[in-house]
Amino acid sequence: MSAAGPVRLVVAGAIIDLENRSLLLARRRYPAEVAGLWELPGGKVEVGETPERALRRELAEELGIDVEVGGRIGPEVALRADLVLIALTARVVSGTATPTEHSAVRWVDGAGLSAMASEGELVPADAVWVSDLIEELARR
Ligand code: 523
Repeated sequence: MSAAGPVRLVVAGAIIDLENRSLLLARRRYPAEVAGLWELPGGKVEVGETPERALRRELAEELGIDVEVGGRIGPEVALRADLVLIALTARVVSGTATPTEHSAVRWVDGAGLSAMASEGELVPADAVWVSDLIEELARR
């Protein structure tokens, strides 16, 4: 892909349960480099789709949850020359997160997230957002 080629967006959901001050993480099955590591669930934005709509579609497909999408959180992360990752906050409106494509899901609080980051248990791109996520979890 040339430097001037189209850039595709990947959107990840910072799904926060404000009552329990916790964040939803999902464990990747593939590819090998990140298999077993935890991510903010999401996926690629399709042509003609907004990031918000893409996130709602991916989370319904992958986890069976309906979410309300909020604003951007953290910096964008360049995954490759032609792929950029962003995070949007979200909250579950209905459903219980049940993995279909991931091997597991878990809710973590700020301390839990921090510990997982220290242990290298997050996918590298998402680790960039840890301080922003901890701040968001502590917000009142
Ligand atoms: N990431 C990533 N962090 C993160 C997500 C949702 C995705 O680093 N929180 C990366 C992993 C892949 C790329 O973004 O390199 C695409 O994510 P993926 O595979 O979850 O998106 P899909 O399912 O839309 O893409 P395909 O598997 O290619 O269909």
